[in-house]
Amino acid sequence: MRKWLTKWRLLPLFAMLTLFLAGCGEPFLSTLKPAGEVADMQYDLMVLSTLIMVVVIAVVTVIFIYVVVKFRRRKGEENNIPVQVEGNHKLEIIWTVIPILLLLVLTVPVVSATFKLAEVDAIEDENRKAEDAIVVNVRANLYWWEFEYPDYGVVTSQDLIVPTDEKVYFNLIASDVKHSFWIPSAGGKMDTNTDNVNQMWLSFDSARADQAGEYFYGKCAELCGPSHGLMDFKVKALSRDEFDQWISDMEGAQAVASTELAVQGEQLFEEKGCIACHAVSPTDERPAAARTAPNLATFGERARVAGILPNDAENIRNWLKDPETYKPGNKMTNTYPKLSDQELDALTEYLMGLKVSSN
Ligand code: HEC
Ligand SMILES: [Cu+2]
Repeated sequence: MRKWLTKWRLLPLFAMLTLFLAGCGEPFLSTLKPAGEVADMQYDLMVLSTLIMVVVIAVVTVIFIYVVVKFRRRKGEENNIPVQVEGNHKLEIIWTVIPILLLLVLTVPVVSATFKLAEVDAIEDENRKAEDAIVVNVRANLYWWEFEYPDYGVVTSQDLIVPTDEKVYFNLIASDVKHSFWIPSAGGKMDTNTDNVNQMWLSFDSARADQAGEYFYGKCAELCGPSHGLMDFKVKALSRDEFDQWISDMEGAQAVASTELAVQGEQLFEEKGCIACHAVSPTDERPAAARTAPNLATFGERARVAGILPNDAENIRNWLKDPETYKPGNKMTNTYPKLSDQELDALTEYLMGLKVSSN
């Protein structure tokens, strides 16, 4: 009895842990709040397969309990052997056909969704720009994201800007190790590989984008290094008009330092070698391999520093002083000389002023 107790002592602990862990996760990172056509399709498949599984479990459990109760050994009937049904044709056929039917019910919608999700012909279409199909080249890097709009020669980082209520097509690659592109509420996920381009599409429903708040949240979903869990990005879904406006703002953007301190920061940005990695123009024409750090043209408009810290002067200073503390293993640590307080102020002022939006 004692031994039995010790063995099961951990059970309540695990039960508690299950409860506790079930509370983990952020509501805005949930696939259970779909916000677009792809997410809807994937959500429906999840519900369908869960339903089928629950029905199977329920039916099997009921039969099991019934059989255990009905055919249990009773006092005085120890030698009564019930009718044996082994090899019974009818039963064998029933429990072979039912699973086949269930699998068919699952297969048809899964296969049809798989083909729908793979419809990316628009990417190869030569007239895609004229037809207003938006293509984004996503490049995943340790531990930041780059989004290039090849039809407009525009590059941005960390914040993905998309139009609502239409298909947005993605070319996915990685520049160093394998990552995975995932916007839980919009759908996905798909690996970004170093040696081939994966393609997918998503759509963002305008009504539900408004409900979600300012941003959708995106994540890297493939363990890629010590800061993998911090490899976040944001998705801003704009109406088509606002999106077109944003593109034209980006096309004409020119970084201007407006205060004296910012001008100083701009100089430091060159002197300290930041410019060797970071572009500050959204029409960065360097080849991808030369773009070794996030494009900072829209940095002043981003919600976060390095994808994770709220974007304010204090956090920018902290990040520049010691990026390693915030993102272990990142590729900026120790690549530039130590900065004095005054230099940090100037650089922060300059960085906060990097904006392109006209509205
Ligand atoms: C060797 C290349 C390199 C140099 C030099 C460099 N950085 Fe970075 N920087 C990076 C990389 C890579 C990241 C992305 C880090 C991450 O998120 O993992 C980054 C991130 C940043 C970010 C956050 C960007 C964002 O979009 O949130 C800022 C701001 C920044 N760097 C400013 C600077 C400044 C200012 C300097 C010069 C003092 C500098 N960097 C020098 C590579 C570099
Ligand atoms: Cu990762």
